[in-house]
Amino acid sequence: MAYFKDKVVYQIYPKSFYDSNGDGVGDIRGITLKLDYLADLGVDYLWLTPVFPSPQKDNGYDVADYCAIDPLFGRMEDLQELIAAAENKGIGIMLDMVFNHTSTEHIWFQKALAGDLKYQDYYIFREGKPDQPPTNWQSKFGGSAWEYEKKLGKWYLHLFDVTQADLNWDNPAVREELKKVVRFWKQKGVKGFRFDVVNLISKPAVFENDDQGDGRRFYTDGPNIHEYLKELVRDTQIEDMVTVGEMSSTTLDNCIRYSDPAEKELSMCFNFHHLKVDYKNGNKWELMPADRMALKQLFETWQIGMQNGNGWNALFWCNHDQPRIVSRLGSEGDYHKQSAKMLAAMIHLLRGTPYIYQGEEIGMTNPHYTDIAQYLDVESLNYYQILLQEGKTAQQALQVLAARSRDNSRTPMQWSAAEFAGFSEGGAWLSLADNYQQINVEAALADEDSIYAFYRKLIKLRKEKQIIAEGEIHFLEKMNSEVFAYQRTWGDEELVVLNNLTAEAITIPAQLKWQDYEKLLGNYAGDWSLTADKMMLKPYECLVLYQAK
Ligand code: TEU
Repeated sequence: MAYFKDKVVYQIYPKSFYDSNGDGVGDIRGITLKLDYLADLGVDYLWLTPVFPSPQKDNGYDVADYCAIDPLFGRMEDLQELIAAAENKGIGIMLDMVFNHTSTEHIWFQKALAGDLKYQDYYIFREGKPDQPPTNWQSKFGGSAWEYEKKLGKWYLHLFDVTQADLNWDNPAVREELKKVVRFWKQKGVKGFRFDVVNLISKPAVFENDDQGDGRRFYTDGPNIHEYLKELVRDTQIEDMVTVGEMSSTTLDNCIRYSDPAEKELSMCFNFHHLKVDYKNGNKWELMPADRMALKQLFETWQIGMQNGNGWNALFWCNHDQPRIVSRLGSEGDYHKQSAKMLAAMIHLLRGTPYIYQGEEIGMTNPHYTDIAQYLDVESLNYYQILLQEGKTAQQALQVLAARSRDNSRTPMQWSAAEFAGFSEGGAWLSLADNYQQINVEAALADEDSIYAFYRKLIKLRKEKQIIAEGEIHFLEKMNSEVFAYQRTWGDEELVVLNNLTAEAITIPAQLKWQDYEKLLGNYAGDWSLTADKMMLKPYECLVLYQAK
């Protein structure tokens, strides 16, 4: 079995995890101080979002130096100490490689701006007139994807913020520079890598207007992407490390190729289709209730497709770009605990490697901000203005941000009910969620029925029952939008996973043989029963049954 199949990755947003020096910003030493907590949870890898020198316009995804540590987060010695201390606890550190673009403050871009043609070819510059961008492509953060540099009489491409200039991967010198970066961190003892929007790095030979959309169809899963990934992995010899690609707007066929071991590209990949089922008209900034049937069908398509294609999914609900899942698909009220546990079980027992985003394991919710001044995320601030320009009132625009802003997941980790939630002694760079006195690690550790305790059991189960990592998957109740049910089979073992996706009690068909199965896990006390060939699931109930013949 590929060694990462029974592993669990914990994603840390260092800026909001734990502040060891009281400056209101989380840091690397803060992570080291919390290693016992993470080891007790049982995770195997820690993925750190970028801690490299950055102007922080996109919270570190605007990298100004790939091989150093931003003083905001500490020193290189602190990272070395974390890598060693984590290794002593059997935990590997994964770093985030932002290779689609650099900050415009990176020395390479500064040299390009100064007229150095060698470095201009590190990026995507095009000659042009100041009022005619090369294409009508749009940035994912709003506005044109092109910026005009008057001094040069040229435009440069930025698929994200204007301060994030896209690199030219067709230039072999760029590919060699980035291989050096991977080798540098591998030599430091890093055990894996997450590659940021890596499926956007290969641009088309000819840039043309997109009369159907924002241009993404031309550069997503681009013409040389598989060749470039194979070359990067081969020339840095990281095929035996844990590598995960963030694949923006990707396809199943490409993700099979990205993660099939025979292709020697990556270990696994993230896709985001399941996190767009509440996007009205496919637009993140238009709200609608989640389409549960679409959610089920997407999970089934990707699970069965990757199983048949020998690909491997990274399984996740939350990350630093997504709202908190318990606020989005679960309940913040009466069924907060049950729904958080159900959502966890729903994905942790699928085929793939699960990722837990900091705070998810204690049921952290969106922060319920009420004032635009509380928001700091560049994407959210851009779209707040766009929503106002589209005619929304400030109140309506704030309502959209409260549901969709990336700041929802970036609020300081809630360690205790103390001031600043025990995240810091000195303050917090981003406003805390309003419920940290109720939802925090201290309270969770004191409650044997906590969401945290449930995540620990899920992780422990993954290690004990190889069927979870290896078993085939078959979906049940496919046409019933209220329940997400599947079976895992492996040799003479069978696992049945039943999840009530709703806040109401439901009755579903049951297989009589299940009454002899062992209840491995559930989010309600007491036993379960089936009457004839039916069974009842309580609101947000999850039930995990097991049988070894
Ligand atoms: O995210 C890329 C990405 O797909 C999301 O940012 C998404 O496009 C955006 O939220 C619009 O819905 C990666 C990082 O995870 C993100 O934090 C960075 O801002 C982005 O790339 C640029 O590096």
